[in-house]
Amino acid sequence: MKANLLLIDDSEAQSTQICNSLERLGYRVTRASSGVEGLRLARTTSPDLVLLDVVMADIDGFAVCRWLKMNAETRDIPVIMLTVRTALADRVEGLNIGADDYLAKPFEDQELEARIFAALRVKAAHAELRDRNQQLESMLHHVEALASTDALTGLYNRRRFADVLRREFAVTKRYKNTLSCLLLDLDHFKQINDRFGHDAGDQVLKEMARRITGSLREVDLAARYGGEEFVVLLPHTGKADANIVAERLLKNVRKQEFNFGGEMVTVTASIGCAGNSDVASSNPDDLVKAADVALYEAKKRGRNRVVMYTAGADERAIGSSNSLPAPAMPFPASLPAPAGPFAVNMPGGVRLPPLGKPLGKDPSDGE
Ligand code: GH3
Ligand code: MG
Ligand code: MG
Repeated sequence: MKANLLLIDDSEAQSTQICNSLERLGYRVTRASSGVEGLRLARTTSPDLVLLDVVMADIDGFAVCRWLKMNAETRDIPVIMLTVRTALADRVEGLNIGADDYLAKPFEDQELEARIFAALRVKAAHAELRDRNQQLESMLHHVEALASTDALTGLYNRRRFADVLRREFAVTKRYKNTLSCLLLDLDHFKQINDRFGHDAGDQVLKEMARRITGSLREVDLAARYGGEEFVVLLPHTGKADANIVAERLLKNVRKQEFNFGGEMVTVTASIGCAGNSDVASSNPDDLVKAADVALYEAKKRGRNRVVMYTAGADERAIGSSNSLPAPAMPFPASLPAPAGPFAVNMPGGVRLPPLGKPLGKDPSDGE
């Protein structure tokens, strides 16, 4: 199928003659008998190419061409100017205002066809280039998203977190706002892998990521910090409020048991919390370090709790906002589970040790 052309020419006789030539060549032609009608039809019929007479009674072809090239809807339609005016200055003006080619009347069908073909070829090349650019751009977005996302949980990864932390920390300093950071580490997670397999462990991580994001506001940022460790940044949040968020997070993380092929297990977490008031330096990493000190303390004090960072916490014991007595071990499930258990798909052939058997020793418990 040949292209759709719009022929704008106010001379009935010439227009009919050119139209006949074009139709002989197999093109479909829409005709406009004035500049104004041409502009309207260019917008409404989206032709593949415009053939434009220069000398017209209402608006001349140069002005029509300028309008076509200024309008985003019609900008990419190639324009071939047709005129008896063949002075060099006219040809130059036509090309300067954006016409793609110039054809002096009278012309042979062969030349008309060659010029139309050349203009359409350039248009197709432009369109292809634009498509390629769009493809490249979307690939770039995709790669950027991949580079900042954790593949397993879909949360931001540590690299992306570092960028956001740097920015939020600077903004907080500049506007004297508050900013808090939570570092959350699943308790005895290695035992889940050991007992139920790595895939089951992965499913727990995914579900935990979901529970964490489900406990936060839109402005908060959760990221997978590494392994079974998650980090949460709470902008405009002082430590007292961060403590409340952390307790809610902990409650949500452990509230629903996991059903590993019939065995119910509650997975708990330890959370360390620090605020920008804890950090004297201008190094954003120190905020995470402070949260890490508090997390270490939470582990030391028996896990399954929130500990707030306090100055000097790395040298002496720090107070904990422990919300529940920590079970000696998280297995078997010892906490109430209000929601139904979260079923974990178990690969066939996993052999569970007999119930009641200790699941492993934790070195940091000092037992
Ligand atoms: P603690 O309470 O002291 O934090 O004990 P833990 O067992 O949770 O911590 P530990 O550092 O001893 O073990 C972490 C485990 O997390 C070991 C590692 O194999 C596992 N892990 C890290 N990344 C992944 C992952 O992507 N998938 C799975 N399934 N396991 C992971
Ligand atoms: Mg852990
Ligand atoms: Mg860990």
